[in-house]
Amino acid sequence: MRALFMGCFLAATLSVAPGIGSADTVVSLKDPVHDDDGPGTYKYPTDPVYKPGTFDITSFAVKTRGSDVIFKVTVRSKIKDPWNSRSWDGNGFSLQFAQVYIDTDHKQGSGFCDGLPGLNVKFRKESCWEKVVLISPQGKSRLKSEVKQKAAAMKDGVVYPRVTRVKGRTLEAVVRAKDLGGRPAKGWGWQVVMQSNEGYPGRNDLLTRKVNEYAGKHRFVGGSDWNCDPQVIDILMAPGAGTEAEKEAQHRALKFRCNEADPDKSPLVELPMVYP
Ligand SMILES: [Ca+2]
Ligand SMILES: [Ca+2]
Ligand SMILES: [Ca+2]
Repeated sequence: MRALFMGCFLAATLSVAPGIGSADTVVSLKDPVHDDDGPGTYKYPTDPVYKPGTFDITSFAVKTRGSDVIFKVTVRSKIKDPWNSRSWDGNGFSLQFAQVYIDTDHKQGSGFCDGLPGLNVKFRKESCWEKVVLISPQGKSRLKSEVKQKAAAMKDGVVYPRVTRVKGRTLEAVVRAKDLGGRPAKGWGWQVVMQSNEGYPGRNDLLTRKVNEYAGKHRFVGGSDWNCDPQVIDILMAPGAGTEAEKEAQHRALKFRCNEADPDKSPLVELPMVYP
């Protein structure tokens, strides 16, 4: 009886104690629905596994709990695992690949100004990034070997979550604050780039699915077969309130121009960040 009473007392004390167990929300942003079309022209691959809403970000949140930082990226439809990710050391989903870019100093030209290979994007000069968190169905060893092969120059900026999991329509990643260089602070900038996990990527694509000019079973359509189009399906736009205006702003931000005479010299789009 006494032990039971003590147990109840301890539980009650813990539930009100700050720190361990309680999560503080540091960022909470919304994204419009039905803007999972990049610059406004992209459509999903034709295979039926790519269900409507799979790549449509609806909200993004960052919380801190003890020495961890928890990232939550929510999409419009329930997250499925049609390719049985557990059989390839994966994280319980198959289709999404979210890259969370973080600008921790907001200084002109400070950090990495290119996106990871496969996205065909840069970042605006005031929003070059220090860290990117990979929220992928792929296990850590596959992610690391891809980064080593394709993005060695950026490896110090890449953060691998200690846990990646699915809850309904939300992808969750748990990262050690020290891997971000500290707990998220006021003034940090955020961008979530939604792509699709491609297990058999092109030579210069870091586990990303191509956006082509014509439809394919496993290719997005509405872009270019050259690498002048942002291979990006949905991003956040300021102020992160989820309005129709943000949808239009995204379409403008991702509008690309291909240099037909020399496609490799095409100017890449430059992504902004959101500074809540
Ligand atoms: Ca969206
Ligand atoms: Ca920076
Ligand atoms: Ca968006």
